[in-house]
Amino acid sequence: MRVLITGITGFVGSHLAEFALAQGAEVVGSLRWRSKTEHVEHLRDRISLVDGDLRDLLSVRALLAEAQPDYIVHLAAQSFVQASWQTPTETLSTNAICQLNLFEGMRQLGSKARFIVIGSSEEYGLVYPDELPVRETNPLRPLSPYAVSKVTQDLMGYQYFKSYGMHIVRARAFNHEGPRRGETFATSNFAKQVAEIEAGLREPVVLVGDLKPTRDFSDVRDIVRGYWTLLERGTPGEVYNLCSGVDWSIERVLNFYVGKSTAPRIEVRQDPTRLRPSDVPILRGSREKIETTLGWRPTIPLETTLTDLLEYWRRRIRSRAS
Ligand code: A2R
Repeated sequence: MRVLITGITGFVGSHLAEFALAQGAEVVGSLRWRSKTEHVEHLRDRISLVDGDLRDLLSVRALLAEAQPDYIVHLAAQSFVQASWQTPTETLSTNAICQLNLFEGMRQLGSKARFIVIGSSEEYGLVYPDELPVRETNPLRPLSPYAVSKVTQDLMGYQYFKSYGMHIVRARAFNHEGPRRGETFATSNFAKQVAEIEAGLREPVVLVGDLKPTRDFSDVRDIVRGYWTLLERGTPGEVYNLCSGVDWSIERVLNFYVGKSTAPRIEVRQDPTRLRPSDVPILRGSREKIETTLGWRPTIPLETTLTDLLEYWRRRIRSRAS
């Protein structure tokens, strides 16, 4: 069993690589010359890495020819919602074109690999209170360039399944967190700020954006297990939510960290640059479809996930200081 993980050097890619290796799979990952490899250094002698940019079809063809995958998990993306307002062209083109190149490369090379499209709860966008928890059948009302790019990937997956009979399963993952989460994301950013305050590296003030939105958080280790379940047993063409079914406000996440901190006092201050032009106020998903058909459900409580993320930042900051 050979699995190709695009974006292996990212947050989710490194966790998926660990999971796939534990399943006995051979792991091939794609990276760019400029990609930071710190998240996969500990796996370096157990995985193969292939250089290339997925926006370039020649790169993609070379990658597929070398990897000869049975499974493809396409994680590579411009993954940050906030940045997508500043770089809508880059977000849309990267996220759409990389996946298009993979599909076209697979067709040209006759690859029969199973493919997971990584969509997002952001695709649902504006959700009305009477639509909660959000099911896969909910209308998609995306509210950011990132969300539009994920709708594009999702529907492209459907189209290639219908047009060419490719084995494509679509996942809509709600927020997922854990060690190695990028520091631009609120959960990780708060944890980093708290760890820096504890280490005396910043004044005891945590800068925040809008604390009111709620999100349905899961642990990244549960989510990658969900992707694997979909590869093995998901129905091609179908779309599945991956979520906990429970929502936490961003404020509750912040309060959790403040409560966990060893710092004597922490002030919370709003930073206007962290506010988004339009934000999804509430997201809570239904996991009924994947749970009843495939038996997947999350197992790691968010308190454990956030504690592990805070510990991750404490360790990193200690190792930088020493
Ligand atoms: O930007 P880099 O070189 O560090 O690599 C990132 C990779 N990536 C690309 N790889 C090849 N060709 C490209 N044109 C390209 N653009 C980006 O995607 C990195 O390895 C990965 C993204 O990692 P993160 O930003 O940490 O995302 P995360 O949280 O792992 O999200 C994985 C998936 C994405 O589709 C998200 O939109 C979704 O889960 O939530």
